[in-house]
Amino acid sequence: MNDDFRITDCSARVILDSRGNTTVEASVKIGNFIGTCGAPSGASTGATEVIPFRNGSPEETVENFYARVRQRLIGFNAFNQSGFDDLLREIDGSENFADIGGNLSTALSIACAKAVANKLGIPLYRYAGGNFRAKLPKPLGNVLGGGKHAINGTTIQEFLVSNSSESFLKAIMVNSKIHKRVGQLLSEKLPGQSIGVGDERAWVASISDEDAMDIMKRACNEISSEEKVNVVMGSDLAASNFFDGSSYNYRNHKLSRDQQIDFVKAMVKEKGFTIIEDPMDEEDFDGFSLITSSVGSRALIVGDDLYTTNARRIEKGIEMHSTNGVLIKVNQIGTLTETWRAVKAATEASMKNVISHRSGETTDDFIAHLSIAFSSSYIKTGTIGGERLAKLNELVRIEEELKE
Ligand code: 2PG
Ligand code: MG
Repeated sequence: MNDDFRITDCSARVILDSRGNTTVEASVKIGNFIGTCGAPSGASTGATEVIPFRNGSPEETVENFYARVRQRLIGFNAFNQSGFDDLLREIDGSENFADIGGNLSTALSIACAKAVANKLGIPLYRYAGGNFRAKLPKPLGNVLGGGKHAINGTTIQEFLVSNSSESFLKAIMVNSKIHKRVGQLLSEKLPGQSIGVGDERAWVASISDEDAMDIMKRACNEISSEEKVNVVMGSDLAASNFFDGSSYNYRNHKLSRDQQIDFVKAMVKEKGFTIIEDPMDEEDFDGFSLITSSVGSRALIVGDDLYTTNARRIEKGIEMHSTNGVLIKVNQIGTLTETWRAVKAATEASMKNVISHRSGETTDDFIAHLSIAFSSSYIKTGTIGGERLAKLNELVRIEEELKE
């Protein structure tokens, strides 16, 4: 078996992401079978994420791959995914992939799994899933926002929607209808003004967070009754981005820590949001706990920058009852194995996981497959745009395949 899965070659290159920035793609070959993966990039990154590129440069990352990494991988048994990922850590030698680049390690790690799946003749979701229980996630789509993903939008980074339609296809259609409706409501509110979109194709307009919530509510109610499906609203506040160490700075006002906690509780209790991501600064495990203990029975409180897909940080969150949900992004931690460990730690503590895209995406669809492998409750992406639909449409195909 081992000989059959020996890596015969691997390569890396610079490609463009959806923002037009450079990122890294890698390929792993096992004889005639190949796996390729393009790594995405974040804009509102967590402070404890791995370093994406060597010295901040995708070009230098690729040069270094050919100088120092490639030869060490050739000959390795690709079927040993955790061994492969350990080897990436060993070659890197730092704590945070600063040397070889976390986006290179991510691309290599996923490319390795894809090459093995190809050789086995099975889809990635089945190979990465192991103990396989096929369950489709619900699409969680970004429809309106700002933060670091746009200029002059809302302070809150993302207003999200999901719904419980009978099929994944119907669910993404409903999300995109809500996106359209939100666009119409914005132009009614701001006549004569053009409305833009952010990095993830969520609408961007010069409005307050409160107005954004009202528009969300209206659009969701309308499409929910039109389509006869239950629609839920979510939000990624990405609160670290507007916390200055003492207050949370919104467009026109500031909130103290206590006021921020009350504001978030009111988003759940009064505004009806049932999925809340990163409501507090990324080091405030305790602030998260206060929110979860108060509204966690009716809302999914999700840690993204709080955990950065790091099993150790998730364990701290479990101990402190900080959240009941975790966001999962492979390139926050840098390998498939460590991502899997993060999911395992969360799942064992009955935390739900939400697999997520990054704001700067490639057309790679690996998160669609991992959402099945990890039994994710949601897959967070945009609602439209080629690089977002690459994931969503792949899940439409998987849904069809699972029915057969
Ligand atoms: C987030 C992500 C994706 P970024 O904060 O959840 O929406 O943003 O990729 O910029 O970190
Ligand atoms: Mg986030």
